[in-house]
Amino acid sequence: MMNRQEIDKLVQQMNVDTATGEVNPRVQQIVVRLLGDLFQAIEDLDISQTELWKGLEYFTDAGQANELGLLAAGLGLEHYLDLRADEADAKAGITGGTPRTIEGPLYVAGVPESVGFARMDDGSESDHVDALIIEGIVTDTAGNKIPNAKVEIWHANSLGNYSFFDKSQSEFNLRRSIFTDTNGQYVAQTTMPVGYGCPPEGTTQALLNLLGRHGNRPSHVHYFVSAPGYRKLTTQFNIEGDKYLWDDFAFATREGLIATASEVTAVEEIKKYNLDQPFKHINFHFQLVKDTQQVPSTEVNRRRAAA
Ligand code: MBD
Ligand code: FE
Repeated sequence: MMNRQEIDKLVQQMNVDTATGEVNPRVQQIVVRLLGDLFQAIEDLDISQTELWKGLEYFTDAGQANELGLLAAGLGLEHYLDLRADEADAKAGITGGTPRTIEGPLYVAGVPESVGFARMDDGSESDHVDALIIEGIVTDTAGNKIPNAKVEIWHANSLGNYSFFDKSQSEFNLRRSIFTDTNGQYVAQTTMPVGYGCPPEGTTQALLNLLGRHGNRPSHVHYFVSAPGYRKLTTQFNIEGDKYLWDDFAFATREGLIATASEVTAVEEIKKYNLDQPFKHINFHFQLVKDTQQVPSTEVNRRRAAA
């Protein structure tokens, strides 16, 4: 058995003392720490060579399947980063604003933009899925309306699938960017989403199975909300009544992020939205926090799909 001192010395000899070129100190610091922690875990748990290679092969497979983002969500890594960001905000005295929650792996950049209103669905599910009107106001934490805020919205179809990743859907289906109007309002006409489930034969679900866990999310709608002078908000609402509301495999459901879809049957309401049948309605407002130097930016750089 090696103790931590011996482990750290070995890692140092192999990956620090061997440097002959320019070093990225941050990368070096992280690699040294993670390797030391890994060697320590191998010692503590007596991880076998076969187990170690199984682990590396798992990452190979997950990467080839483009499921590492899904894995980060499913293992709670992404939610943990939210909790850390909340903590940093609290320490800096930042309060108020709509709670953040995870982005998830299914955002696509470069979708159609409009002002005030967008129809998000392509009509292909209209014969068997309820229409959904989502509307809300974007304000600052004092309640002042923010016109021209960018509200990026994306969600699943009635099978829990997202366009772009699901090539059977039309381009940009259920994805739009809506800029708030002069009243700070956005209105989206779309269809009721159904909760996502991990691909049953995929790498993420394979690991979840070994942990005895399911890979389901409740019905939800994702948002980026941004405006000049304000911190970018990454969030979602999760829809009341879904059996996975508080049993989300990605831990994204939070107090303050639960939306109620009400059934609207009044003829004048149906007419008002130019619909022809009863529909579901969700009000979801956003409060943005002013930009500040006190804490790291809420803009996260990660590889994202772009249409
Ligand atoms: C999703 O739709 C999602 O939001 C997350 C976090 C993970 C997988 C699919
Ligand atoms: Fe999602």
